[in-house]
Amino acid sequence: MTAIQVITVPFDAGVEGERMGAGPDALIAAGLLGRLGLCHDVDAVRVVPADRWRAELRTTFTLHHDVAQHVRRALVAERAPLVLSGDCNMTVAAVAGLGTGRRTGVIWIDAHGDFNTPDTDPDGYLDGQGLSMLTGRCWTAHTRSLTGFTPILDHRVLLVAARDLDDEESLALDGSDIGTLSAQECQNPVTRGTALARLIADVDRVHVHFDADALDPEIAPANSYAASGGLQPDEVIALISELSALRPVVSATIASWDPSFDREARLGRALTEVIEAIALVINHS
Ligand SMILES: [Mn+2]
Repeated sequence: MTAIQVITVPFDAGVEGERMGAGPDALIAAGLLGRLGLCHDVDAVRVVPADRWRAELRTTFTLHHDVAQHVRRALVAERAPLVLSGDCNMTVAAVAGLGTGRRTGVIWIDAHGDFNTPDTDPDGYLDGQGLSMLTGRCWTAHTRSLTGFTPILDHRVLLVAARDLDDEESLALDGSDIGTLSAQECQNPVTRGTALARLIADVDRVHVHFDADALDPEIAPANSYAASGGLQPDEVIALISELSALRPVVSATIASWDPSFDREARLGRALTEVIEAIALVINHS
């Protein structure tokens, strides 16, 4: 029986409980902890910054420090950290919490690249910059201050199912050493296997990043940024299970589900299936 530490971070761009910030609490309200509790020893903590003043950058960066600390505590308690977040960039905090003792790889499953920087993003949307931050391309004064964080090397990242990228973002991705696997390629065992082999070649352990909008919006849109195409839950589950046979999956972030786009909770149920599958392979060691 795996011991799991669920860490909920109910924020979207510094705002608590709105849009995708409503996702973590909605997953819990729909019974996620009970379902995980059938197979695992589950503990849960809900992270809110001590400072009541809210501002996108300040609040988000404060949450990074807090979440990294919760991840470290989970590992000391021999619990595998499972972060449920409104924002994708909370993966920066999860990876900081893992620390630098071993080589960490990240599989980033997302409809978007999250690969803008402040200098390529005309809309000023911090959460479109999470993968750039993770790989050391922006907000480095903040990430240097984040205990345990070191940028993830490009070749230790695999971006899966990304299909809605800005022009400059796309150019930056082409110029990087980040591996990519489209939703279509993910259905092909050969291309899937090649991409996973490249990801794990130089890593000891893997963090799974899953943005709900990686799923096909025909199930139901995950959020206001949903893009057509995408993965079915069983494809995600097969991918993660294959990955876990190659390297230990030590932690995960599940992000960006806005329940208001999903009135019948169809996407929420699909997401719960994915989370249950991740919990089954996750391993704190
Ligand atoms: Mn994302």
